[in-house]
Amino acid sequence: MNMHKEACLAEERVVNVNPVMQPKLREFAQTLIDGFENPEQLSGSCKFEFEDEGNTHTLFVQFNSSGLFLSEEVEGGYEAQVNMPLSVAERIVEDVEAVDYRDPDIIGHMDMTGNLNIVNHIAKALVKPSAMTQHTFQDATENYREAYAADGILYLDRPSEMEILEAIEKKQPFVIRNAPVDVPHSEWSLTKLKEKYGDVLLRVKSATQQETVAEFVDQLLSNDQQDAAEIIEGHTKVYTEGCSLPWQMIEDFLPQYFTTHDYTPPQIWLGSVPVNVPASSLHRDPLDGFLYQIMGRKKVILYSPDQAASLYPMKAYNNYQPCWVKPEVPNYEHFPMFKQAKRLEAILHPGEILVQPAGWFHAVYCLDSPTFSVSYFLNFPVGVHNQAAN
Ligand SMILES: O=C(O)CCC(=O)C(=O)O
Ligand SMILES: [Fe+2]
Repeated sequence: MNMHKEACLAEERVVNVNPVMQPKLREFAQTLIDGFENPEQLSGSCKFEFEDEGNTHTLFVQFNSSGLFLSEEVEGGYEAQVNMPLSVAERIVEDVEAVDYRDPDIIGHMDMTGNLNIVNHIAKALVKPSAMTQHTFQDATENYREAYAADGILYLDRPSEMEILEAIEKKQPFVIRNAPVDVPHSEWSLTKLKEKYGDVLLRVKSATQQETVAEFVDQLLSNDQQDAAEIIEGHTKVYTEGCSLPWQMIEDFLPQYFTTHDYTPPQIWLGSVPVNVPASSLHRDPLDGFLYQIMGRKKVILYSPDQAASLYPMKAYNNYQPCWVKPEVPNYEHFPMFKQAKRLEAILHPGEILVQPAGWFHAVYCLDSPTFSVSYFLNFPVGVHNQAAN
């Protein structure tokens, strides 16, 4: 029987396609099979090459409306290619519940060519949720429904930490105004960012590409806004897409709420994205999140966790859960329930902080260019914290 057909028919059989397949590669293939979904029935092909002390292992991946097909032999042409050391594939498999494809230790060892949308589509499957994250989302989706009935976003003026925690416990998103900060947001500009942090390494984009703050700012300054058609999430956006906020910058961009021990490593969202393209596409995070707006305005559309069934969340996810439906161009043929989804909207102005309790879905659009925000998540469950404090 044709090897491709076998791969499609039974999971056990694909990993036995070739008994000499490197064991870690088998796990990689199995992770892909477990997580792969293709609701819009896209087609594509990609050759993966894994270097292992002079040997090269190949995994050829094809998908179309009839399924996902894996083989160790390239059969026909392919539209994209990804090369990485086998040790990186091993890391992905071992750390599948937490791996972050923005991590320099991962992306910095990958070389990608060809149609990167195909690479993205495959990479979406190469993650798995931890039991804890699944539990958080299930709890958020099934409980607190009364709280989700609210039809507006609350504003809090210079709240105390305790008031913030109490507001999070109500499970509704809210916006903080006039938060105490060391450096007022109005003092920041692209020029000042470049002057103060120009030499700082901002992000790693692939095995061959990385950029400093100065290089990124120069690109922003010289760039007229990109054409929407040339934007590929994770690859070509002039947007930092939530890579880690470089440690050198941490002190200047965090409101004086909580301490660095109380939150996850901050992320940076700097760049310029046309308003009709999501800066960040629809997803939800498993921790209570703070998004501090520093330059430009953003539009955030929000859906309460009980709307999950209308938003088509992906089966495979780890640190955050993306959705298949695109609110800005919904495909009702494939995602009919999205018609019923009830949304809230917030326009976030410089100086404001949006706080979202865990499990709220959100998509973010830039209303101005450039925009600059910093985000972080509380690393303790808020209800428990309050009980302890009472
Ligand atoms: O600002 C963005 O583009 C995304 C921010 C986000 O998703 C978050 O803070 O959770
Ligand atoms: Fe988020």
